Amino acid sequence: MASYVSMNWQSGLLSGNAVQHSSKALGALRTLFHDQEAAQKMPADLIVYTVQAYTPVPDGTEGGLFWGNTTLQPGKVGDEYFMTKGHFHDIRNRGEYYATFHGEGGLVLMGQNGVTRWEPMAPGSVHYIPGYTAHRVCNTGSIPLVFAACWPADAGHDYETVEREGFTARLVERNGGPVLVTSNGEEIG
Ligand code: PAN
Ligand code: ZN
Repeated sequence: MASYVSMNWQSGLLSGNAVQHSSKALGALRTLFHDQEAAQKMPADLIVYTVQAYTPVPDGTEGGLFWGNTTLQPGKVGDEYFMTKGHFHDIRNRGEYYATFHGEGGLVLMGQNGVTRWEPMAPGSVHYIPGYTAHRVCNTGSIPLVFAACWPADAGHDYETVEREGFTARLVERNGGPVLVTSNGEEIG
């Protein structure tokens, strides 16, 4: 019989022997942020997010599905919210679901045409990420943001394109709330 894991439907967190854990500290994420002066002043070992993953079939299995969650801490670098690295899937047409359990956030989506938009995340919100779309999550609140994800086992993660080219817009705090701004500071949503 295949292994299985348990999810707490209040918190969204997983438990069980088959759950894999990983974390990302600020030191590995610094270059993503616009305000490099502020980023350099912050501690390298500050944990920005942790990920739990349940991968019951080998990575790359066509037709397989993975399940996981991310806990993204509240915080900002300058006026830019703490965020995940963000990626396209290696197999570009692969989609994904995100669903929010706790906290408030923004799902930032960029198509291959470079158009960026965002969807607010709050407990209960379910987000369909279409293929060919880079995706990144920002914590826009003051408590940890927890969301679950389900993605194809053969999707793969292309982080390089986002590291090299970035998203065409960033989610920043203006007048106490999140606003999507382009690199020249123009508000687009
Ligand atoms: C998610 C992400 C997770 C962490 O499971 O991998 O939220 O974000 P980064 O991978 O961008 O660091 C997902 O989108 N999987 O495909
Ligand atoms: Zn993904």
